[in-house]
Amino acid sequence: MSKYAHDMTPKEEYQQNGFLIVRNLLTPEECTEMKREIQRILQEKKDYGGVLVGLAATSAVFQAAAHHPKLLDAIESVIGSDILFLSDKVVFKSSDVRFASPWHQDWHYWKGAHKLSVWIALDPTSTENGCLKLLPGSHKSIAVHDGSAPEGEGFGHRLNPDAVDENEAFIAECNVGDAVLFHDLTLHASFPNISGEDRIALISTYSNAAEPDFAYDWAVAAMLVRGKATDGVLTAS
Ligand SMILES: O=C(O)CCC(=O)C(=O)O
Repeated sequence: MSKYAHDMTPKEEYQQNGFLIVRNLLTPEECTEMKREIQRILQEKKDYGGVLVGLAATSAVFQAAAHHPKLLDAIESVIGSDILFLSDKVVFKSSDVRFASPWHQDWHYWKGAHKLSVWIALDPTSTENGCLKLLPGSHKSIAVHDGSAPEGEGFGHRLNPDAVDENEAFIAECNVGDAVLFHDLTLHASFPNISGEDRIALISTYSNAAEPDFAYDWAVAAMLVRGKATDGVLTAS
């Protein structure tokens, strides 16, 4: 049985579960515009392997998405009003690229101060087409990667599949525009896409600009999107 805690304030839910579901964060029209922009970008990239990183660095549509007021309001409700955008990516599963994402924590990619990612369904998602699943409360510790997990598409730092009790997972089926905000230590994974239809999700990562952190040189689109930055962290660009 999942330990998913709900019927609390957004901040309490995020603190208890390590994630927060926000329904209808974006409108279907906004999602359609982003999907159109992704198709344009994909025409120039043949071998993206299902994951496209760094859209806001070159696309005005995704720069605007990084500043979206409703998105920033949702983030503010859990980490406060000083917000730094770090990077974004699209995870695109189609009838050709069907991979399930393995159980992992994002912190192993970033280290440093804790980050929050906003996963937004640009297509409706279900267990048939690769929706997200998350382990409530798993953000309270760092999972040990034993090095014997099988390699596969999409994501490194993966856990062995039997390291997680799937019965405890919260299955995050979403409508278009729904969002899942999650802590960088929250264990999460996704189902394979066996539907034959596209499943596109936008995942943008933010942090609390008041907390000192590394300067990630590769995160070229990093920018302060709300509030102020403390000395020693990245400043607005
Ligand atoms: O969208 C997915 O299938 C998985 C995304 C994910 O695990 C991640 O962004 O860390």
